Amino acid sequence: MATTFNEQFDELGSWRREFALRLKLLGEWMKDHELLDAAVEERLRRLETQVRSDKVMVAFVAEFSRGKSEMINAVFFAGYGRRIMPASAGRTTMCPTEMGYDPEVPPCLRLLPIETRLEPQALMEWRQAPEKWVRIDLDVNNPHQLAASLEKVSEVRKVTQEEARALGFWHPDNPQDNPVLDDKGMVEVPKWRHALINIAHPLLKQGLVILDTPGLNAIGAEPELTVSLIPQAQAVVFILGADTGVTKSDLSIWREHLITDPANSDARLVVLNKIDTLWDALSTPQQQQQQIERQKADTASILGIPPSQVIAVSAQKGLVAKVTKDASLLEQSCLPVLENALGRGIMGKRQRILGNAMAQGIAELRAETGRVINIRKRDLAEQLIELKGLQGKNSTVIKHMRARIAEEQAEFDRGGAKIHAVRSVHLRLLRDVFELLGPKRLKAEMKQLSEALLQKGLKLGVKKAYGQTFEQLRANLTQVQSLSAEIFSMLGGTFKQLNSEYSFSLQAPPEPQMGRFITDLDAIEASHLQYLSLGNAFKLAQPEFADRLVRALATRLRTVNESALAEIELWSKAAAAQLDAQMRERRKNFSRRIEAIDRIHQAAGGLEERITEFEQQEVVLDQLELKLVELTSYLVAARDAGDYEPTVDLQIA
Ligand SMILES: Nc1nc2c(ncn2[C@@H]2O[C@H](COP(=O)(O)OP(=O)(O)OP(=O)(O)O)[C@@H](O)[C@H]2O)c(=O)[nH]1
Ligand SMILES: [Mg+2]
Repeated sequence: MATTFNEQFDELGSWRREFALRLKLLGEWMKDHELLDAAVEERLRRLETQVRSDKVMVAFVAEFSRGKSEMINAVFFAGYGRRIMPASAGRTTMCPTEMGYDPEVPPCLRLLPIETRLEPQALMEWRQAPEKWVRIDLDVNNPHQLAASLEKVSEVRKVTQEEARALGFWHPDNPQDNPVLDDKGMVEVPKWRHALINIAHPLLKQGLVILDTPGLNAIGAEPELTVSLIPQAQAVVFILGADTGVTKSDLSIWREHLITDPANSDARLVVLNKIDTLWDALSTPQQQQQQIERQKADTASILGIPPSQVIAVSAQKGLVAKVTKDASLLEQSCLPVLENALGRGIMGKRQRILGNAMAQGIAELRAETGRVINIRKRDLAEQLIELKGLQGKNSTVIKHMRARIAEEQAEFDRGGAKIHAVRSVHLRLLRDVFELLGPKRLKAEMKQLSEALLQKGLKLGVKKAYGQTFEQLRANLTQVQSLSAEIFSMLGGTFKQLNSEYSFSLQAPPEPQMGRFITDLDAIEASHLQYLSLGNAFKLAQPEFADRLVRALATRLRTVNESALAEIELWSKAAAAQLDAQMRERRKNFSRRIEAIDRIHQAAGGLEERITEFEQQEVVLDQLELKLVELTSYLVAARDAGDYEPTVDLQIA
């Protein structure tokens, strides 16, 4: 039974690796038996990529100095034997810092200069341009060098008030939140906009991404962080200090980042840190415990959550305990309780989502492949009857039979035109779908929203402007849904016709459901409105700000549209591939029959041999069918997967 987060993450990793391996073996086996058509291959490839590259992001969010970076050090990096992420009194982490692993990139720290905020691109777009980031190579075997390089995330620089305004750190309309000026009238701002750390830490290698955020003072935070990066994290850890209690600014951060999606409350953890500040030599352990419980209860009631959802720890003592291998201090720090909650909550959920996607994908693939095997079996059975009918017949009858098959074949080839017509209707409808969810349409919607938000005195109209845009986006998805339904019924009709005409066994796969994407849109809209309602709407008066916000929105919406399109594409590919596969099997069938008859004709007495040969092939097909079930059953059983259970037998006959 795994207890720490690290162990649970490791287990998820082995589970995923085993899945990827099984998918690969299944693909190879299918290829060897000519069962791998284009759609099946694509489905397998997507599942494999999903299972291999699946990322889990854990974001740490809190007011400055609550111990975010220290907690990251304690939970993830204690193995280095020292503090890796800078953690110190006062404001330390100045820019959002993401830690992950990309094997294509050497171990390094990449920093995006703050001045990029003056340019229109969203953060997501900057990620595509690694050459614009400042890169510092990291020596992962040297914890000292590693920690020294990471100090960069605390760097600041001084700018004029005007520059600060342009960068989004100074708002003339909201003087009480502005930073203090130094004696020369300059403002201190972060030097970097975002930091990416790439290291081959075992957890990061398995797809964990950690997001450390700077204490978010109301003014300087990047809107994209609030409306895009944090909402997309699989888990958010919100930290409070036992020494400070819940302050007003803690509460505003809680409102801005953590209560946007009540349906997803198990994906957030509330941590009361620094409980060691309550350990004092003059009170008994019982008194201390009581005090901690009281603090937990107070915290819970202010945040409006059950006290059981607040975890009290000491990150710093936890780190010290791990580094000095002090088991009793570790227990006292309660860090293992937090790790366990992180592990259970995130890993369990992740595994379920992945397992269900896998099970569904493989079940469909199994059905499609099973159909192809069945066609082969049926064709073979018919041929056997045909051949057996030739027993004892003279060569005229045989010649006659050959002519009949050749005629059938020619007729089948003539039918190709009809199939072509089906294809072109299918493609035309798909074009409409692509147009509705394509980049051009989205760009136009975003332009309208930008303009609406920029209109002066619109403060009250913000909700309406968003409402209209999202209404339109939802309408697009609804229309895509009905177009898909139209494609489905058209395919169903023609497939039925083709089935009766050519005795195919085509079955149109059901169209994908757009509901999930509409729910995504709702969540995105809610996070934007929540963000703007919390006293951020006045910033919209600044065109740069409105522009940045809309750009961040656009990148997020693009991914929603792209995933919807990808599903539709795969679906229609699967339908087309089914038709292709059956046509191909039929053509092969014709040539096999003709070839059999020619051979019989040439060598008298070859008939019995052919019959035996065909009978053997029937046995082979039965085995193929069994093997397919065997190779897929483990993958299909992943639905609602519980704990990881190692299995044996990865061998393929
Ligand atoms: N006593 C005590 N101090 C802690 C604990 N956790 C963190 N600290 C200290 O609190 C200070 C701030 O910790 P950081 O990890 O830098 O806090 P942060 O939330 O990352 O702050 P910013 O980066 O400024 O946003 C550091 O001096 C830590 O050593 C704890 O559990 N107990
Ligand atoms: Mg920090």
